[in-house]
Amino acid sequence: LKQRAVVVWMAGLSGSGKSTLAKGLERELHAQGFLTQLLDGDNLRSGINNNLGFSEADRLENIRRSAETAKLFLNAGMVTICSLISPTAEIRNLARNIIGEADFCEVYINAPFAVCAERDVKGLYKKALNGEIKNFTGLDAPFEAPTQPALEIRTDLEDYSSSLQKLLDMLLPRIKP
Ligand code: GGZ
Repeated sequence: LKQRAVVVWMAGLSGSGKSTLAKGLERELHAQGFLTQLLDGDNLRSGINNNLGFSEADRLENIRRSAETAKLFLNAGMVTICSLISPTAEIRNLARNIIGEADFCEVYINAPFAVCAERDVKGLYKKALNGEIKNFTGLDAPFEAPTQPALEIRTDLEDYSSSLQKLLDMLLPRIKP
């Protein structure tokens, strides 16, 4: 085999930089000849998860389906990159248990709420702060920071290229045959 499969599970607030880093990581891994699959929460919510909202129960189901999907790609030998808020320890434990501890690599994409709200790439924070969106993560829905991630990236303190390099430094030894 030309690679060892793993699931890279990126957790973090909306606007913390998960999708950007996930796409960058996938591009770099492709360039190095690895086969990858990217599963992004926002995209999955327009397909297999399109009947789910942001209640605790729906988020749990969102993660369950996403992790089961990731496991299929893992078993097919792909380096599988998942970027979902995954806001609670319970939710991340569910994903870890579905995928299996040995193949689950948790990465915390950390930027403080205030920084994400300031970036507000999609205007969601403004709406949430105006009360137009309910159950918004970090505001009126919980976000429990991962306590023992394999890697933590502070996107408010590090630039994009050094964050990407940290991901590669952690991952390449795990996926090289
Ligand atoms: C959090 C929300 C919400 C609420 C819509 N709370 O940054 P985005 O916009 O593009 O991606 C976020 C996405 C979160 O979906 P996930 O599947 O990753 O969440 S979870 O793991 O908690 O199930 C955000 C957008 O949906 N969004 N409403 N209320 N994020």
